[in-house]
Amino acid sequence: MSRSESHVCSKYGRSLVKQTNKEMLFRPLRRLGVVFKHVRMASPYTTSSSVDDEVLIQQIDTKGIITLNRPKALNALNLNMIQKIMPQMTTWENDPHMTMVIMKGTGDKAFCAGGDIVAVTESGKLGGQLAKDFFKEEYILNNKIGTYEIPYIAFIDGITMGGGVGLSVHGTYRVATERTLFAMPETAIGLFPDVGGGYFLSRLGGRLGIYLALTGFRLKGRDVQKAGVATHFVQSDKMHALEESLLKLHDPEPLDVAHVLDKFQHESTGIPDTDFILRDHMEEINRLFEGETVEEIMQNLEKDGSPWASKQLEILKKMSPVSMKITLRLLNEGSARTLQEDLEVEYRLSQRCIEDKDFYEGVRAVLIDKDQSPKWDPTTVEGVTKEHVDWYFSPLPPERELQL
Ligand code: QUE
Repeated sequence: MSRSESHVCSKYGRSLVKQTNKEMLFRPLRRLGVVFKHVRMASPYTTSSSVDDEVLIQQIDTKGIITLNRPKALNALNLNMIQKIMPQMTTWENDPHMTMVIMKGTGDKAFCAGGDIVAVTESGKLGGQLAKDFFKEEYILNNKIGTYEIPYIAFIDGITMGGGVGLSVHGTYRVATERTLFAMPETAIGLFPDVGGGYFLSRLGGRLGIYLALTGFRLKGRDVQKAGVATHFVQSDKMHALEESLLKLHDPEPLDVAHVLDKFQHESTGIPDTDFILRDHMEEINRLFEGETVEEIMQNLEKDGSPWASKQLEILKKMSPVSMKITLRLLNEGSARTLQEDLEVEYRLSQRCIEDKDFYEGVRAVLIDKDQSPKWDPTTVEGVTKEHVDWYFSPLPPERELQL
């Protein structure tokens, strides 16, 4: 990127929120102001991107903004995007002037619906490099976010699943809106809740993380904060103003960032506050999802026999038995691991998923053919041997391991 390039593709010009007539009238003026602002700021601190880039990178004085820009693919993360984000994050972290980084997505549907898993399985089938590199580089980025030295704020306004969770949950702040839809649904595609799922899910209250991981249950809106996934809740029609307030801060300290987020949360009274959706089931979740094995959990649900427990059992019966077993072990062990240790284990699991069968079958059934009828192998949890699970967790050849 040339130092003299200035960018005029500004987030102000293309508002994501519906604008009033009055706002529309002032739009050209505002846009012109933004153009001048950026021309003025054409400096080593200004980065340019073109509107059709899959990731937009902007710098506005001491603040970095990363925008996932594949709205038609629900901003799903691919290797190109990771390879654009990672070096920029490192450059900003090493720049002592930088005060924050904001991560967001374009469109009103999704923050990031996951990884570009179809491309990964297509590569994996042919023994390709992408399946090896994608997970490795994704997890390295997750760790970068988890250890970032300046405030990192993810605007998780919309669908936030799998890979999108990895781009947000390890950062300093995650701002949910009423449009946020959070899930770790990987047991449905023969994968496992990766991107640090073993770390953060095992740290949610009681057995909530195990429940979310095994069933893929979707949390919406304020519940994403109540579960401990988001740090803040701001109504979506205030997100643009929140961003402007953060960008207006002059040389902010981390606490100034927190104050702005707290203020916007406090003012988000337009969306009613209700009880946590799982409140009435937390006692059952903690009791029935307790267990060293998936068999125990399924027996607990069967014995309980309540309508809710029976429904959960039906959901688990649809998931990949191998995925459920490696997921439960990952989370049970994950509470004693650092994020780095967890990601290193997850990388082994990701590579074994590529060598095994269920991941391909799950992606075929859910994302390619969309028949929603995966044929798992083995078909039941009883059929998954301890040796099979141990193989997933066993070390890779030393030169292939993820080292953080
Ligand atoms: C379960 C999953 C994923 C999923 C759907 C599931 C997943 C994932 C995607 C996804 C969504 C939109 C895209 C894309 C991938 O969907 O992990 O490329 O454009 O990445 O039920 O685990």
